[in-house]
Amino acid sequence: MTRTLVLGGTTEASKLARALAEVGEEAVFSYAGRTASPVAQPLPMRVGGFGGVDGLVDYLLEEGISHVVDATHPFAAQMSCNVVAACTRTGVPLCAFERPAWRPGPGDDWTGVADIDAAVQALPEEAARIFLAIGKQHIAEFAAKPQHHYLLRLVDEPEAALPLPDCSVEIARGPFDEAGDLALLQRHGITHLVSKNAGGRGASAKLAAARALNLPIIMIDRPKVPPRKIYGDVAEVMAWLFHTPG
Ligand code: 3Y8
Ligand code: NAP
Repeated sequence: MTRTLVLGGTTEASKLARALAEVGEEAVFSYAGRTASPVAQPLPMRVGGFGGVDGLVDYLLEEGISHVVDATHPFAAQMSCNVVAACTRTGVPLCAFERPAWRPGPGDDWTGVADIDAAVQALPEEAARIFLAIGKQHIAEFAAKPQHHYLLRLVDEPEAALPLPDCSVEIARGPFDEAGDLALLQRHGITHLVSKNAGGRGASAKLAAARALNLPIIMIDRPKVPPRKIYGDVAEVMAWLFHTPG
């Protein structure tokens, strides 16, 4: 009898939740609680942090979790590190469900950078119009280059004043489509994009829109996380669940 914890917050996690619900597998879907009203899932949901590795260990033991699937976003590195530690301590089997990184296509003008600070450094000196498609957690770093106009796309209305003197905000929840992102870039006269290498389809529309307009992209590489078994599609994860004694 399995009881799976799905660490969610991505398109892949939502696909896996549907597959688990369809076969009637016992599972719990977990959100960090980053947004005001996360999309509902066809599984029992829990929202909020576990309280670090110790809190996650307690949760796994108290809830009788037999398997964990880390389907968090590639940039949710802290969660991924914590779950490797917690599953090592408890012996609960763990796999990651992750989409491959994006690669530049012919004609793409990408500048690859290691992290957010390197992305700020990679911006031009002369004033430009930047689509900062990285959410809300790292906006303040871009105040180091106040000369630009920034377009921000956020899931929720910002609660406080934004730390950038010249910016406009779009409130939208992905997944996004190319026509919508093309219109967005044109409407705001965007000259550069900053993106995380999220992979997957939920956020890739902006890459296609930038390609259509020959816009340069500053692409932030994924943070390092400890090695663990990684699958790339729902079928592989389901097979792992049914063939791994929990
Ligand atoms: C709370 C769950 C699904 C999940 C959809 C995917 C696709 C749409 C594209 C752009 C990039 C960004 C951001 C983005 C995308 C999917 C996926 C993805 C990027 C939700 C969700 C939660 C979050 C958290 C949120 C972050 C923010 C990042 C916006 C739900 C909608 C920029 C990442 O306001 C905040 O605090 C938002 C925080 C973490 C990055 C950041 O640092 O600000 N995602 N996104 C999850 C939780 O609580 O555990 O609320 O419904 C999920 C999705 N966001 O079911 O189809 O699979 O990646 N999310 C990035 O990729 O750069 C938008 O604008 O082009
Ligand atoms: P993070 O920095 O790796 O995690 C910070 C803390 O948030 C974790 O230590 C944990 O708190 C809690 N947490 C993260 N994911 C959780 C989950 N699924 N369930 C319960 N607690 C969780 O994470 P993040 O980058 O802020 O991302 C938060 C969530 O948004 C993730 O679920 C991720 O999949 C989703 N998301 C993130 C991005 C992104 O760009 N980062 C993009 C799309 C979706 P405790 O230590 O207290 O347990």
